[in-house]
Amino acid sequence: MTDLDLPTSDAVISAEEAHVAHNYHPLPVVVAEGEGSWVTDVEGKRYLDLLSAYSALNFGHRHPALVAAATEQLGRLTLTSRAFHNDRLGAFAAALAELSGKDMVLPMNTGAEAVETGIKVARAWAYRVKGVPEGRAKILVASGNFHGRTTTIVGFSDDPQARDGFGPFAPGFEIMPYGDAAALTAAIDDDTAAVLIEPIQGEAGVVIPPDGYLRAVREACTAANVLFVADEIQSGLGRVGTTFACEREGVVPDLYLLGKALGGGILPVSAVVGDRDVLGVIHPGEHGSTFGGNPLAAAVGLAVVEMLATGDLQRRALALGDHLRARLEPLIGAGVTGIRVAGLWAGVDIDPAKGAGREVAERLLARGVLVKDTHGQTIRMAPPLIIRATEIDWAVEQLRLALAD
Ligand code: IF1
Repeated sequence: MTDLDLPTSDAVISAEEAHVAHNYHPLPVVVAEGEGSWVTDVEGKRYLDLLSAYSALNFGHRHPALVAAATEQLGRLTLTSRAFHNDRLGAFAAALAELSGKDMVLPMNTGAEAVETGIKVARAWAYRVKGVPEGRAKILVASGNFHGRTTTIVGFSDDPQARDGFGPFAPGFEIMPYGDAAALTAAIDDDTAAVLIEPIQGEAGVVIPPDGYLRAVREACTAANVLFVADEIQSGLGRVGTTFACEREGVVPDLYLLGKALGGGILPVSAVVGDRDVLGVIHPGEHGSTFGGNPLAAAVGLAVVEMLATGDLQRRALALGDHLRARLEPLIGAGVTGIRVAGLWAGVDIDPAKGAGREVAERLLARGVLVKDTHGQTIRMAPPLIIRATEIDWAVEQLRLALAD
């Protein structure tokens, strides 16, 4: 094809619309290349990526150390299934357990699979360790939760858009108000197996619970012999300026659910991480996955853990998060009605007088910044943790201008 034949965004979009199910409403941009915090569309226009694939790109696009780990493993072995051992999984699991301060890792692929695995582990633990009568295990979840898209998971969502039309749903889940420790304590009973929450809620719009809530969850679970299961699939692995968001309150859950950035933005890698006295309840043949723990995923996952082991990236995210907050604060009252910032993760509520979140996202797109709106008036900012302070300054200036448009 000559340059004149190169596909334009419109041509690519119409081909996609003809053959791809319409389960998303993407912004009108066709990304063709990515490097660091920037992507380039099919027409050569560059954009600063402030979504990071919903925090799966914490290390930016094609981080050299991660691409090197993947490339090296691609030249050796990619998949065996767990019917056999492979020479990468043990090292990955040991390093991830060390990073998490836990004993064991159950490797899966997507975040939803880690959540489903966490639910099965919590139920099995309730029956085999706690002594809850078979079939009676209950799991407490939070209002405003988002844990994935399987029918079990959407069954305990309180977002009609996520659940309507997909029933019937699995029983054994109870929704409690997020951030309300008294409601949590009141909801726990002898059949409660676990509390499953996001330490900071992502899809809800970066909703940070009141200080002390996570400590109260930890104390209530310990007192009642209930597992505290933290979904750190989006909030974990450096996003909020610590390895895990639970660390912000000095809290250690019984199970970490991890995903997204664990795969370095290269391939799906997820895991349930806990101690032997919990994860040990799963016996051979009781749970599994064709790709879970594959050598390519383990090689990339190990490189990700090694990048987080020093804590440098977490400290950088904390400092740059303060910078981001300082840059966003002056917009409050000037088109922004509120901001919530935790590390390099921000929910920015747009004044309806300036338009809906989607409209502002489209104006930012025209200015070379990629963000995603959520729940109408909020836009989410989750840059790669390798972003520069000057790029943050430029991005917030584009937001100020987009709001003035
Ligand atoms: C979509 C956002 C939504 C998650 C938490 C588990 C999962 C996710 C805390 C499941 C996934 C993704 C899914 C994607 C959009 C995005 C998302 F919050 F990140 F913005 F939807 F709420 N726990 N979140 O955030 O992980 O199975 O996707 O690997 O479904 O539209 P997954």
